[in-house]
Amino acid sequence: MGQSFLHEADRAAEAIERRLGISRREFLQLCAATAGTLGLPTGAEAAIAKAVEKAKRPSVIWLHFQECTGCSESLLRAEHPTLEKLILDVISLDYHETLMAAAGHQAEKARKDAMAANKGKYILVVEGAIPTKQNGIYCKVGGHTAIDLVKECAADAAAVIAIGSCASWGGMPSTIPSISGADSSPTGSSGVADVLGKPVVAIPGCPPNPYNFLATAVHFLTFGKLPPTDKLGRPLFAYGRLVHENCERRAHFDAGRFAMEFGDEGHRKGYCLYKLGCKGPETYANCPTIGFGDAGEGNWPVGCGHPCIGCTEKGVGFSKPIHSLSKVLNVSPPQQYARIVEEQGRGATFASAAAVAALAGAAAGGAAMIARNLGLSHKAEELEKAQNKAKNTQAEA
Ligand code: FSX
Ligand code: SF4
Ligand code: F3S
Repeated sequence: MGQSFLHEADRAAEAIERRLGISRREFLQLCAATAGTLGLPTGAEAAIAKAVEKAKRPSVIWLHFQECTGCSESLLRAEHPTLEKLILDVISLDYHETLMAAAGHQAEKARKDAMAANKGKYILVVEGAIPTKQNGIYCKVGGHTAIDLVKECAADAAAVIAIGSCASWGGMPSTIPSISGADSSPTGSSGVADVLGKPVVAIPGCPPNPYNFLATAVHFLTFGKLPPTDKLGRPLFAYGRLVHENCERRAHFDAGRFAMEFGDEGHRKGYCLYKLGCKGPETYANCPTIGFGDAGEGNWPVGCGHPCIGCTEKGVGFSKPIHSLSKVLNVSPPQQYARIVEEQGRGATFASAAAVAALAGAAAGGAAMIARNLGLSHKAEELEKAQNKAKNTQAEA
């Protein structure tokens, strides 16, 4: 069975090679990566390859409202050209204001035609928040408010996907200004689910990760339905775990090693960014595991040295000050600590900090351990300063 699956995958890949102009190896790698992103078992890549080759591409109507077009940009400006090719091959993008050549009445006609031809079968993708104050007059396309457009297009859609944080829950446009008495954004920017009054699949992130959209579209193509979600409509394969759970700096957090300011020694060594305001401990997203832009390792906010601002999380991203301390939602320490490569001569200090932390963790529980560790980096910094001073004195002598 495994062999026949492989054979089918090979045939699908040959067809794709002709259609997309990418090598079969690249295509199969992408199918395997997508299956992996979705958390599907071995063999699923063959089903995905077959679906991409054979299934009728679902028609997609893509609406834009209050946003920066970063969601579309993140899909189309992938460092590696195969991703956008695959996305555009998996779906039939029948209406997308930024990308289509048509304008004015022609564009309106294209939308109406695509909706009529694919009634009940198309996917509606919404990018951007929807202004709700004063009957939505702050955003109009072709003379219709965003509220009316989203309701009209959602009525006959097989599925609705809110892409980006703006469409998911209001995102950046929903930021409440810091003027006294303000209790909402000036235009009342809202998410799609709130406006439609029913749940939709949400792929938040500002911008969202293109792989999460691709994997969601591929799931629909392969299985005929959207993937399972959490209560906020976010696919579990992508938003089932906190950033903090898979962060490459997590061992530093558990051992109490923190960057205290940008550019300090801890920051240069890749220590945990919690004390610089990292919101990874209260933000659900798969950024550390899949990265962005095909540009190699470490290509996500924390990997580049900036704290996560919680862009996928309502009430965190664009709501909490960037450098305020995060809530730690999951305090369980891992069973085993990742090995940390230390400079010679520092091992005793940091290893003992980790050992103390591990023992304290076992004895007092994860929460207590983490609370205790949050103070350790100060001591580590002091010790490092003393060591450096001693080294300099020796060198001068
Ligand atoms: Fe921009 Fe999209 Fe942010 Fe919003 O992404 S990247 S402001 S989530 O709607 O265009
Ligand atoms: Fe990573 Fe941020 Fe958690 Fe530190 S606080 S381990 S940098 S996610
Ligand atoms: Fe956003 Fe944080 Fe990921 S800022 S991109 S959720 S690491």
